[in-house]
Amino acid sequence: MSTAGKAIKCKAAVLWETHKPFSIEEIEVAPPKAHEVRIKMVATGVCRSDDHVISGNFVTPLPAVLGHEGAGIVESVGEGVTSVKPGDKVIILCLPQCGECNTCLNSKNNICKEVRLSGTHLTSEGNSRITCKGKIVYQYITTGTFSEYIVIKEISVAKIDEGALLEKVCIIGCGFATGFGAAINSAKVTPGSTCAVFGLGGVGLSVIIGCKTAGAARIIGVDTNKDRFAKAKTVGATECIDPRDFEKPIQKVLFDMMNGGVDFCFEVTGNPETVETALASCHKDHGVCVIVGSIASWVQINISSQLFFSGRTLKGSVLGGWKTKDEIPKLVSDCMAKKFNLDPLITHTLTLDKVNEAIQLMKNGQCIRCVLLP
Ligand code: COD
Ligand code: ZN
Ligand code: ZN
Repeated sequence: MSTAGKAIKCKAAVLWETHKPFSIEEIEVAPPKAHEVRIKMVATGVCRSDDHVISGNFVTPLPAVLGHEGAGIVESVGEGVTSVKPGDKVIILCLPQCGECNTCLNSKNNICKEVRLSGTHLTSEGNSRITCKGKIVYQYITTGTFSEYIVIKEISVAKIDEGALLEKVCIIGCGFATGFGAAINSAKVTPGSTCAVFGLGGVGLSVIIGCKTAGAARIIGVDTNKDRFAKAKTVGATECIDPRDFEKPIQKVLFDMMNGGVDFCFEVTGNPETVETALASCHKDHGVCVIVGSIASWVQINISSQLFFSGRTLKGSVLGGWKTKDEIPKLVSDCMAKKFNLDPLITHTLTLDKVNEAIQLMKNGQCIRCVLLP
């Protein structure tokens, strides 16, 4: 029996309060309104940003369904939807692309005016299409993929190749695109260059894959957790170092190793202190440092003014600079064409009801990317 036009009762992981575990709840997902799409979620990665909400580092209205790195199948569409239809395989875009704002009309930009990175509001009334026990449950950054079904705007979803393995390509929706694009689009890593990547989690490893794809000659992984070194080398790091193994500061080590610093450096630990270290590791004349990790909004970053008495560049990057609706499906096709391999990044696959276990694995540094199956 078709579910189109009717509310769907299903399960989702709901966060009622910060510092508390998720509870698996029965929720009701309303039918999509005009320019909205209802999706049966098939797979969703767990990202550090989800944990930042639990710990209170990212402030967002609760209760909410978290999760923003997902893939699924279109169940039904609202009036006026033209880019997807029921049955299509799709990827969720945590950064929408409306196609009409100043950003979308500029070929170089990607932070569309519809982005709600610090909010949850899906609709103009400021709520979501999900309720639980009669109460509105918000959808984190307008997505909320830790659910069996969700409704999102058409600008936040893109059709992907029908042969794509959703339990694999879902991580392209945030973590992979963020890291890979930081190297390709934000830093614009050049062939034969030298790169250093601070932080070898799923996003840092994706940066390494980007540096390798761009033809970097040396890629140095930097992490205080040596357990991450083997995987970093598998995906393309030419060497890995632990700052604690040196007497001199790591920026001095890299500066000396690379004759004046690395060409490209990436901060992917999420620590405010590492930003200055990464910038100082860059070549004094032309080095480019990209901040990939997001840091709580109230944190100030201290950087010595001396570091800018040089030709260095420090820049930000959001979701790897991709124009999501146009370019994320191409990344999915590139993955299927084996231009890069996501397998080393996905260390755990669990059912959605194990979401708290997945968060714990991430907090303990025991997983790279954990994929949940709703
Ligand atoms: N020096 C060296 N390594 C360090 C240091 C340090 N001072 N501190 C931590 N590390 C290492 C840890 O040992 C760990 O191996 C690594 O850094 C971090 O890895 P994970 O497993 O925590 O993480 P990732 O790669 O999944 O996420 C890290 C980010 C910093 C990218 C993440 O916290 C983040 O900020 N994500 C949001 C980025 C974004 O813009 N996303 C788009 C929307 S969500
Ligand atoms: Zn994310
Ligand atoms: Zn836009």
